[in-house]
Amino acid sequence: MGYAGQEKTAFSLLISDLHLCDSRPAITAQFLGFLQQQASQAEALYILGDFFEYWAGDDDLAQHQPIIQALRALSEQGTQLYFMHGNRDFLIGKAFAAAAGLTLLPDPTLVTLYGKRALLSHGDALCTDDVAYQAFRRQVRAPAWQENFLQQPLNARKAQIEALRQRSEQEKSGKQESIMDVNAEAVAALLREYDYPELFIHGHTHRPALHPLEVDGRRVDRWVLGDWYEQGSCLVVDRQGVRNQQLP
Ligand code: LP5
Ligand code: MN
Repeated sequence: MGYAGQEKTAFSLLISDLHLCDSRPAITAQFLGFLQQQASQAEALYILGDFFEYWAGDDDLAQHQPIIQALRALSEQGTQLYFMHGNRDFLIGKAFAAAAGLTLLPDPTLVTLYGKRALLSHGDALCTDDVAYQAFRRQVRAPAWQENFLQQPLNARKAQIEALRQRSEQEKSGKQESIMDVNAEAVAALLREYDYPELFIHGHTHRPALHPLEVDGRRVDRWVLGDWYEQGSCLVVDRQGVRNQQLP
């Protein structure tokens, strides 16, 4: 890969909800181009979950080699790579992180970006009105459940994920849009807990926007990342601030 010797500029990129999978090769191609162009100049790239359409376990690395190798090449030439789990790829583990040269971050994580405190999250944990989803989430995020699930053969896991995907799509079609958005009280409580960071950045809802909030009289900019279904996009953060960039 042609990344060697690339100068870094003082900016960081954040992306989420690419939903990479074999059935949408154009998105993978756009992502690989994004790594070579924008991301190779950045100091850091934060991937805030649902990078893959789904992840069945780190014993499925072979299928995703082009993506893993491209991440690793970028990491080796000096862009810091960070990864936070989404609701579709929370089974990504240490083997994937090592192979791709990235650091796993817990959800949420507070970082400092060019002098501003920024709280990063995937966002699904804040959709507290989606009671059925939160019950499901508690179940599958339990370490004991995951250990048990990962002991099953890969093809058996994939069959269960397929069944879950169908059930999820069916249930979503019966849920109101507002139920599948973040809950304002849950957002405020989280921002209070983290002492009102200047920035709160998350994905998951696929509703890219800037929401300037006031929580207990304190200003917090909530930035929602876009998905990559129709077009790739990212947030660029530098000393000037934050902006959304649509990819060509
Ligand atoms: O992802 P998105 O935005 O489309 O939908 C989410 C919620 N759905 C999910 C499911 C994933 O999309 C699908 C695959 C994930 C793979 C994970 C791998 C390991 C787990 C394997 C478990 C078998 O996260 C959706 C939310 C939506 O966000 C908006 O916030 O509404 O939640 C649901 O639709 C979940 C249902 O409400 C509850 C499902 C109960 C399922 C019970 C177990 C079924 C097991 C089937 C297999 C035998
Ligand atoms: Mn998600």
